Amino acid sequence: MIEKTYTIMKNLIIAFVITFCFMVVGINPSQAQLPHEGDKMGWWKESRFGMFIHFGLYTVPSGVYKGETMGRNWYAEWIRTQGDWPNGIPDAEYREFAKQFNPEQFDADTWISLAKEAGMKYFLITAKHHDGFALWPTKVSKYNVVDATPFKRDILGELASACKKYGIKLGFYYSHWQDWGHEGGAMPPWPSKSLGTEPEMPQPTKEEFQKYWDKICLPQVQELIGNYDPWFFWFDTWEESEQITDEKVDELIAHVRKLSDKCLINSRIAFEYPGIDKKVDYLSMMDNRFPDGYIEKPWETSGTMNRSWGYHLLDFAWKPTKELLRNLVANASRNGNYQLNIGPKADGTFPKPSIKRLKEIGTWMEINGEGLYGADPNPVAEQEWGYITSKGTGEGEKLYLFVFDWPGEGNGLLVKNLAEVPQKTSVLETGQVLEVQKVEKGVEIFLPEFQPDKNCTVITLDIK
Ligand code: FHN
Repeated sequence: MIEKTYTIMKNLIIAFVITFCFMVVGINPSQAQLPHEGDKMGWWKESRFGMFIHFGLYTVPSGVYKGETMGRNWYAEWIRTQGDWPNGIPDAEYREFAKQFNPEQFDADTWISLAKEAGMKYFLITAKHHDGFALWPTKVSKYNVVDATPFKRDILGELASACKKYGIKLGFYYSHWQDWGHEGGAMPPWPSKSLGTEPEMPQPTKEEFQKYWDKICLPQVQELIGNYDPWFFWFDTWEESEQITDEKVDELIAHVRKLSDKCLINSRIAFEYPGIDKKVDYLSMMDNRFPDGYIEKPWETSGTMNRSWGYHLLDFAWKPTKELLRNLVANASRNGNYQLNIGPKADGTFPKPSIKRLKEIGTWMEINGEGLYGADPNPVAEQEWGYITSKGTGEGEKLYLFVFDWPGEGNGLLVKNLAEVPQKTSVLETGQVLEVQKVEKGVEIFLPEFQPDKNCTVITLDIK
């Protein structure tokens, strides 16, 4: 009887506390479990890991045209304006690739399920890259997948449905500045003698660019929002640009904000614009750039698995899975996300080395992802052997140590600057409990004799 009364009382108290939270703070219990949920950036910050896709007409030649490999750099999506041919490939010849664009094995479900399996929470694709070709049936230009190719399918539409099915957030890369396929779009800005693109590529006049802006750029952004309701945009300016003035940046930001409450905007909408971080939602680093410390504003690095973004037939420089994991974990420990790129092949399938890496990452994420999703950055100090993230537990804090460099001699791992001795220290994958001791410089953990994961072993520390 006493026990029953006690249980009823306990339940009443719990119910009262939950109702009180709901009334006073205005949150519901499921939101309360997700520390960042609620603000517009919540899902993005919790995700930590997304997929980036470069797919378009450049996928047809895949870095090689008329038997010659494109030159200067490895960016296969640049073949139109770079190559061992003067000024790249002439526009009329490049447009011919549309007739060969027929990725018959493209299957949105396969792409998105691979992203999901890898532990990615969002998906970003080149709706329109610099070449100006659109992967959806845009009404403002015939230069698109439905009107200009034998494939005739709305790739973005199919991906949007698959994303919904798998609970993956969809976003678009949109090249607002460079557009080599529409009159008035900007061309590569560099003086080109040294780079072999003589004569310099003609730039549009202010009026021509304005026309492109009004007739192509703004309407296409509107279409993308209206058709597919994206969660975020990834705009791309990577050098000082005479066309993308501060006014244009402000206009495009206002355009997106007016059309969507939820759609996030990245900082590469501008190149040098003091205070841009206050106007956009998240910062984008330059390609494959990984900062070596904490950045407060939400940020991300977009990175390649090899050298090229678009699929390149001769790019065999595949990075090891361990390096990709290190990039992901390092960013998360410093408050950043990682957007890992795939360049699908002309038939619409992912290259085998990409699939292999996605699956390896996925297996690791299934066991260790809890230390990344929704985790806070490293609260201690940077460490030589790897990275740290943390999560509040209500009673205290849980630290996740991502050990990439297993100590060579002995099995002691020093966690520099850690003041408290953890109540419990264990290996996340195996549950093995580890001994610790307080030392002058922090806390020493006695690691297992055999390294449980050759890529990265995660150790958890429960701290009161
Ligand atoms: O020129 C593009 C490049 O092709 C690629 O899309 C990358 C992705 O970050 N952005 C530009 C260069 O920074």
